[in-house]
Amino acid sequence: MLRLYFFIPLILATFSSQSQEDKLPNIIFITVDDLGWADLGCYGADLHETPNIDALADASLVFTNSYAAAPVCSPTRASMMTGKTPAKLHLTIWIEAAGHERKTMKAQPLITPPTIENLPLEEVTLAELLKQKGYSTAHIGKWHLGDLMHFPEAQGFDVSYAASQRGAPPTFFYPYRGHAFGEYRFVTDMARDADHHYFSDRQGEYLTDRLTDEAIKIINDAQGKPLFLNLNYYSVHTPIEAKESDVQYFQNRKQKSFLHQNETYAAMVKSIDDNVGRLIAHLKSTGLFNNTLLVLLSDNGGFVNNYRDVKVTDNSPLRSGKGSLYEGGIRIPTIISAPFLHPNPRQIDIPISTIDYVPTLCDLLNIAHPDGVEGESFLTVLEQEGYTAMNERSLFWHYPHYYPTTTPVSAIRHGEWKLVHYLGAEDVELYNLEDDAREERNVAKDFPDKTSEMLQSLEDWKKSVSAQTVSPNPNFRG
Ligand SMILES: [Ca+2]
Repeated sequence: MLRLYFFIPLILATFSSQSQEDKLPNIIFITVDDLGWADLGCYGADLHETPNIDALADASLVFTNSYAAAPVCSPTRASMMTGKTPAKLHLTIWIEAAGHERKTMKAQPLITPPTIENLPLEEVTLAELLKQKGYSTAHIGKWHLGDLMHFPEAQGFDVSYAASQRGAPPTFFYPYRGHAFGEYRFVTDMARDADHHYFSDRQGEYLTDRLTDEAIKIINDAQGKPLFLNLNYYSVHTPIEAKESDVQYFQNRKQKSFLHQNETYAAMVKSIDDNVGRLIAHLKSTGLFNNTLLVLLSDNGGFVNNYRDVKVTDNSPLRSGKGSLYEGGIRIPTIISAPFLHPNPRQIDIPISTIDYVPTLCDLLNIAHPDGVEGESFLTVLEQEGYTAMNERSLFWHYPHYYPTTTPVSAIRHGEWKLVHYLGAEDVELYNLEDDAREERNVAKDFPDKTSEMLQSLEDWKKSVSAQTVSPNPNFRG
């Protein structure tokens, strides 16, 4: 009898661990390039229409204080893959500018630091971590973390499709080739169609549709094995190009009172929404949706500058946009669906950052955190309501570069307070985001203790990560 007593629990334990293994959730990241704070219906868009994403949001966790770790593409993507800040990685500007910026910016008062041009292979990526648990790993679309020797295949992805060294395609229409930014550009893998046939005539095909075709194929190919799919749409980054019938629709819909006025951009957002809808429908029809952790997010704030003399988007009620460390440059829409963790939809106001995904997924899957991770796990936020301990930490940004919306700048957020420090300037700016979400009233002089405490905290952090910084330009003629 005694033997039997010990025997039964052993069998049960083995069975239980086996069935846990079988149930590992699929993990799908959908990164919409440059998607702005107010670009989705569920985040306050007026001209744009996003019924599929709005329906996803209605059934998901919707984050109202989610941040990109940088105000531009590559650094944020590096932070998602590694859990480290761009400042620590010394990858603070987009890849194309890393080697060139110092030469082209001689007319600026500050000399900007050199940054690395490739995410080092030694960095442990999310894909490499998930492979430890037996995941199939697939990357589709914009990569923007280095040259061919640093493509997704070299960073833990079994499969990569349509990756690119560059941040933007020359065009969103087939065959996705042509001159842009003074060079000949193309999106890789585009000679084949979704069924892997060569030379088919796909005239008029739109890149966002094509990437979704490939994503569905990869989901089907996984055959029930746990899948990590990193789906990075090139849209809604420039070039601002969309399907003509959709552009016409938004042209007719536009009203003078609307915040958003760019009908072509609205049509690009519609294509994203159509395709997210298609992907979700596929996950639901194949029975995978309830066991999938799906994250839909952006990599930086919306682009508020002009494309071909027309303003692209507006992040109101937040200030500024891509490139800036004001909220419009770094606060991003983020929707997380994880029905197996917490079935009830809700809004989450706790600040999270793109550095948090690596530790969160490590905790979800019982993987040890890699060395040097700076983000924090918000797994408990996904599982429980009312969890607030994460309000105690500070979030930091460091962008020692120029952009049409900014000069070199660092920032810190702690609770309701946000401090912005333009490098080289004596004064700093302090905002209370609770009273002043648009960062219009600098209260640094009213709260000198808070200001110096936060500035010190920012400086200490920069020192701790060996952040690169600017120096005065002796040749500058103001
Ligand atoms: Ca971007």
